[in-house]
Amino acid sequence: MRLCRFRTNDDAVRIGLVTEDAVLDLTPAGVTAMFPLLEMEDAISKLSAIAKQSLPRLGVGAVKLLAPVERQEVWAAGVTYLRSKTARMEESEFSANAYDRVYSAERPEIFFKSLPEKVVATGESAGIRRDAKWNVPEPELALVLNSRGKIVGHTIGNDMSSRDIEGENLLYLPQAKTYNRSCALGPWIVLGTPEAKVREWKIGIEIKRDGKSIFAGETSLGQIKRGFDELAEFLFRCQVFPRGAILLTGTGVVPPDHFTLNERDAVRIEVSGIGVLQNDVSVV
Ligand code: DO4
Ligand code: MG
Repeated sequence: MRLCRFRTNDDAVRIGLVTEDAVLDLTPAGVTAMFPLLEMEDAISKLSAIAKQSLPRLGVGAVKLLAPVERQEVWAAGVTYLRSKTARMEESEFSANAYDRVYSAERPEIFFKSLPEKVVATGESAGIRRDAKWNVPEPELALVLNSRGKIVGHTIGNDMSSRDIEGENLLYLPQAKTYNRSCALGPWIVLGTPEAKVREWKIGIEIKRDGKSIFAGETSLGQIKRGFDELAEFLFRCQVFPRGAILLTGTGVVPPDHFTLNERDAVRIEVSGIGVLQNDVSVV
């Protein structure tokens, strides 16, 4: 079951259910926010009952999808795939030991990524820093957690990163990771898929420049080294998230070291069980 946020022509924010060919506007059923649904134990059966009602149907292409995040902080885990560890050890002699250790340490790397109001949606531009020379997208599965730390859904994330800033000194990580338009989420949340099933999904990325493909790669979400509940437990340890949280789970597809994004590149991330997150790139 796919839950989205969208904006109507008269600028109202609505919650919708995405079907094969339409978005069902849930407003007449009294659903005006995602939060109460994400908090429910039985959101899927409630939504299945609502979907049987007669609801306004809009074409998926006709609505402006918003990022599927309301008031949740967005956090991110790192070095959760072997590919990420290797790429980062190559990126920086200075930090190689830290990446090597965190990959197999009991405690995962988790960092703050974005306030919800700064997240960009599919179709909006994602940012690269004007003071960085080596910028990359990071295609990631995002866990949608309710206020009790339970994984209630999944969406797609792009953890835009400045590798030269991160590689210069690990203490610069917040600047490499958190700046205007550095986090994209979307296109919607897929509710209620068990981890074993999600691990069968593929995550792929394609980057186009002037309409031509310049990088493509794919991996299986089964390659994530840590359990999803393990990541969620560390995030919620000693910290409360009364509005829930979004947790990106790390990247397993890394472009070659000579690659950097340019303004106007088009980044397309697809997760087989979710859909497509598409963002053009702009300098911030
Ligand atoms: O430590 C650097 C960040 C790691 C990261 O963002 C990732 O592995 O996806
Ligand atoms: Mg990342």
